[in-house]
Amino acid sequence: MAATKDGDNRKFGFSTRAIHHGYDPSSEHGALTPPIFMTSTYAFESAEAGGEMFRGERPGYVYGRTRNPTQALLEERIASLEGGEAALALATGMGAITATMWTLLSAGDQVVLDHTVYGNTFSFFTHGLPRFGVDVRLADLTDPANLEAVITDKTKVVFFETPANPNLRVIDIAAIAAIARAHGALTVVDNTFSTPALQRPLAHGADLVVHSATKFLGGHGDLLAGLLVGPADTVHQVRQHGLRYLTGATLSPMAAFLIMRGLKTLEIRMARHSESAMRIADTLAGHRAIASLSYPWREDFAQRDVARRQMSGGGGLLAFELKGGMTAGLAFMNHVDLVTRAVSLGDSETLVQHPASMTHSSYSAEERAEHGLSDGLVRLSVGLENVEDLLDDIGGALDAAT
Ligand code: 4LM
Repeated sequence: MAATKDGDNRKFGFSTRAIHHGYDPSSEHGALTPPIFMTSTYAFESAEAGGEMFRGERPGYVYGRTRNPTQALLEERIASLEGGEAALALATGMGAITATMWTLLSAGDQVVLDHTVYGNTFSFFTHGLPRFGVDVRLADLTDPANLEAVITDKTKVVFFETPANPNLRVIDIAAIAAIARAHGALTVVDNTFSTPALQRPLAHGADLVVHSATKFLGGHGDLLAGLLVGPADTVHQVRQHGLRYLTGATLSPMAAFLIMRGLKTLEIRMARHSESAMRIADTLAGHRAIASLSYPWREDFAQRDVARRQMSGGGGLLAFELKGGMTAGLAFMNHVDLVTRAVSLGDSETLVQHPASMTHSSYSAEERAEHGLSDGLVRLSVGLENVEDLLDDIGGALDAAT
């Protein structure tokens, strides 16, 4: 299949675009795999040409902190997969979130943040931004009425994850985006848990999507990266301000290449993650030691209807609590063998972690209690191993821990 550089590749399906979009081998000596441009700077044809490029009057590459051809291909591909106009690659997910917010916000602005997000995202919004005069309000956005109660005409951004880290709460993107728009605020969705293979927030009315590409997009636990997708003018602003001098959080060309390698299998990986997670969720839910379990594709999931409306699969994450609470949860973690005790998610390897003492330890004990983050919660990122092997390991650990 000939994938043209500038053709309308969106007529192709998701995996076809994930593999081909934006690259024509004939432009690179016929190389099937796009080259990695390991360069920090670029030669100017003349002194005048360099000046014109700096002034934005002539296209081309100037310096590697803001643009690189390997990143540019990744950016084109992720924009296509999310259904956005443009994208920006950054060094980490936190780099993507912070570069975007430093660009969009000024002292005196307000932000509404859903109350359960990744621990360092929570720290950035609740400890970082307020030091610079931004007023951050927390709300449980699973009920859109809670947004109505806190949003004002000073609100510039409404930010949330769906499904949310660590307890998989699902938020109605269309309902929240409609309220935000009516108040002139931008809706920014962290789509790390679903990826565009299962959910495309822009199609539901969100303005911007951010990712930790460290997770499912890279997919192999061998890199850190972040991405932003949205309208070309906003993405340009974040490149020119948030990336260039507010954070300098540039992604290496090597990592950009590895993410593109990961993207080729994203759709089939997400299907396998979802299928295995559903099997494990169903098995765990029936186990005598389990007190509660959260997986968006199960019938008993609280926001099941919203999940089915905006997602096309449940994804690889599930969270549960044992009847024995935190002691039993930690014992479970110490009895797994095939499953690896580690933070992060979205890798081929199944990972288990304890949010209260790990990814969400940046919430204080009081904040965790206030925001419904139970100390007994265990989070599982279901990998790509054979599910029978995972079920054996998890079942054995449950029996040993209870
Ligand atoms: C974790 N998460 O949960 P970088 N957005 C979401 C995330 O889960 C994360 C980030 C952004 C975990 C890391 C240890 C929904 C991270 C931040 O780690 O900066 O690429 O992404 O286990």
